[in-house]
Amino acid sequence: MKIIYSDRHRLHAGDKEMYRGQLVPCFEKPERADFVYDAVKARNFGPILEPKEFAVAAIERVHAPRYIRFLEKAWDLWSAQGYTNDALPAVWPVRGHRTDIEPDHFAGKFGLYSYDSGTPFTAGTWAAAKTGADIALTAQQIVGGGERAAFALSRPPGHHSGPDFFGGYCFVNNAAVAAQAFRDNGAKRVVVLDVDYHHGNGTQTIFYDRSDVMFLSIHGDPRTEYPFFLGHADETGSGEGLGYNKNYPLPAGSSNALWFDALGDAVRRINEFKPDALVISLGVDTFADDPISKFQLREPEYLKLGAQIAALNLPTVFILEGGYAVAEIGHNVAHVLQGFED
Ligand code: Q9C
Ligand code: ZN
Repeated sequence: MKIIYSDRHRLHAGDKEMYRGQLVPCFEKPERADFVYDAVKARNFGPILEPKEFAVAAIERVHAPRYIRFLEKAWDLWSAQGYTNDALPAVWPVRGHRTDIEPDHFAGKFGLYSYDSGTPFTAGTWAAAKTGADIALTAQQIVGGGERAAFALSRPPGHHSGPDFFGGYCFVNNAAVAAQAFRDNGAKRVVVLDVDYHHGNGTQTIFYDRSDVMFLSIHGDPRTEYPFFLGHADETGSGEGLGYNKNYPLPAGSSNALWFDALGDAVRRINEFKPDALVISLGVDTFADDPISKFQLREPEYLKLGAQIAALNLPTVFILEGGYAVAEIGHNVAHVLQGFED
């Protein structure tokens, strides 16, 4: 399969994130993509191609224009105040607060469009995130054009970014952008299957009231795991979308048997839905040695995951999400792709 990659991910290199009351080095760092690049290159899955450039309108199919306008100018607004360090949000609206009025002050705008203090915004964040979306769109175009699969090797990740918010190291929802592009290019039904350790709260929110894009997510139970406020089993969609959202919250520390029970059920539902295309939010923070997550997957499980995705027999776009055991992330991703191709 073709792999889409750009060096421009390096433009987003956060310095510190807020974690347990302290500023610590970012878990989501450029080396992650380097290890994935090295692993997929070594295994010769296929050519590694540069993304094409797409109009920002493709991103605005799933994100609010005022949110994208903010991302485009955020660094200029921040640095105009004299700062050269990364920006981290520190104030947010809660229930009952106004979110229809965008504050004039940067701190207010920044809080309006975010929801955690672990996601720094840097001078190159927008440029990297835009290229990430271009990578997802290029992968979609290749698969929409008839190839069986493609891998969008991008960072920062995307699945925590919703219609008008960033967080969880994510700014633009690459999986949602790709799924919407499938729809806009003729696919009737699309599935996004999210296997990252964390619930894909951004993707769920984007498609929650729609029946044309089904979202399924296997993740650590939000009662104890980030993002805490979404991802429960009773979130099944709303309106037209009722029945087209499926969450599998599993206790931290869950066995691989339990994880594959969830995947088995997801596979059954996907087959019933009869989609025309599949987008995989491929986080490998399900890895047993991941520093911020608590599942137990390893090489045999990643091979098996890839094989079970392949058995769906659908045009498939893989999109890189989380995974923070940096030295192992490349092998873990490569094993999923290997399992898919074998
Ligand atoms: N500061 C993804 O895997 N913070 N995002 C957890 C470390 C949020 C993970 C604690 C984790 C978000 C794409
Ligand atoms: Zn994650």
